[in-house]
Amino acid sequence: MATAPSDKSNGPESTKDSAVTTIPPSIPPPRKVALVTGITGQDGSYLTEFLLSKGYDVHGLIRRSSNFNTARLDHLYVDPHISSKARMKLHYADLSDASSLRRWVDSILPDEVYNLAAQSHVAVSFEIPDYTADVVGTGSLRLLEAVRLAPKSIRYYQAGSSEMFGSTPPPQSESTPFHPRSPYAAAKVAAHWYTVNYREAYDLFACNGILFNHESPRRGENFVTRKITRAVGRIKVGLQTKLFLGNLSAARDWGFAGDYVEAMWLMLQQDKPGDYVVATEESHTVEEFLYAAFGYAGLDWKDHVEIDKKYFRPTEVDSLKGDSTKARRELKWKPKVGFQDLVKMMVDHDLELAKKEKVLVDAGYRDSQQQP
Ligand code: NDP
Ligand code: GDR
Repeated sequence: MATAPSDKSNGPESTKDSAVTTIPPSIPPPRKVALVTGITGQDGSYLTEFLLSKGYDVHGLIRRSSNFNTARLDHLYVDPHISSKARMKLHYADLSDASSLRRWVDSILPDEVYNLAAQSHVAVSFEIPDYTADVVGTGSLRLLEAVRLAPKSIRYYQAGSSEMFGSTPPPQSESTPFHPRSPYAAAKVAAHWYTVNYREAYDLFACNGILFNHESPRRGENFVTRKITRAVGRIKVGLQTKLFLGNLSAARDWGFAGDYVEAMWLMLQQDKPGDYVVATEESHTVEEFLYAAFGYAGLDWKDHVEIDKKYFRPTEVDSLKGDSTKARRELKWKPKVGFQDLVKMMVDHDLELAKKEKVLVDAGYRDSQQQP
């Protein structure tokens, strides 16, 4: 909840006799409060873990879905009916609904807002461009407006993306021109400039994190890295034989999501707001990821991968490699997990998952074709 203003009448200043030294009561400082959109996503779950470990109270905005969508947060959830110590609270809202954003910003009055919500799949954004523009672009504007109008100064983080660089060749830094190649990327460029504009026009402490691809065992299963590591696990235990993919020559700068959420937080702890590229500065093709993931499991990817044209995009981003000099210098941030360790972490996780799936299939509880 909102941090209480400090009550000076209880502090040392109110001591009538200045010669009398009093030991101030040990009142713990009020906990910082964060509001996170997209809390149910990959980054939302890692950021929430990180903020809770820093002593924050975390409020998350979740959208209504026909099934529970909080699986990535279940290990953090404490039922407020059972314990008054619940420090993560979830509320219904939607980036397409300005009134819900305004209501929660006004009632929670957080110290920091992290805007992670998005229709974040690049290929899907070609299928639902209008919706993507609304949630990713205009949704960010709605949230900025709610933050601007709140009766408290709130620090704002915008989840920007290396996709904004699009066809501009690497290495890409904060000064590299944007050339978006999808409705998703164009909407992220809009959100980027809304954030810059609110900083300049209203003196808002608003930061753009321009994050390059970051992955984890919690990555959505239709992004290429997780699609590959899920397939590796299932092929290894005999649940599938083939993996259908699109363009294998695209190159990405892949890091670990757990490392990247720390950079988001660091941006909001600086004296001045700014925009930062966050990247490993190492780039690999999809084919190299395949080689590493299948190879680690003792498999040859060429025996299993087939190309399906439907996974090609109308316009592709060929090559991304970040230059994160500014973040390393000013935020003192650097990634802890490298490419090979990331691949191993994801394959190890998905091998264990596939083994559990196999038990269910063998017991007749699940069809082997059925992806969970
Ligand atoms: P995910 O796709 O895993 O999570 C997206 C989150 O946004 C989910 O919580 C989703 O809810 C929520 N969401 C989607 N639509 C709406 C809506 N209309 N209203 C409210 N919430 C909504 O993404 P990541 O965690 O990977 O990424 C986090 C942010 O960072 C995104 O903005 C993404 O575009 C950006 N980004 C990600 C990078 C990456 O490599 N992961 C790199 C650069 C930027 P639900 O769970 O219900 O679907
Ligand atoms: P990206 O991630 O588009 O970079 O966006 P994704 O994993 O979807 O694609 C990476 C590259 O792999 C190629 N590819 C395939 N991609 C998918 N999803 N499925 C396939 O079968 C497949 N075959 C080949 C793609 O063409 C592409 O070149 C991610 C998202 O998290 C964004 O939200 C984020 O902004 C950017 O990273 C940085």
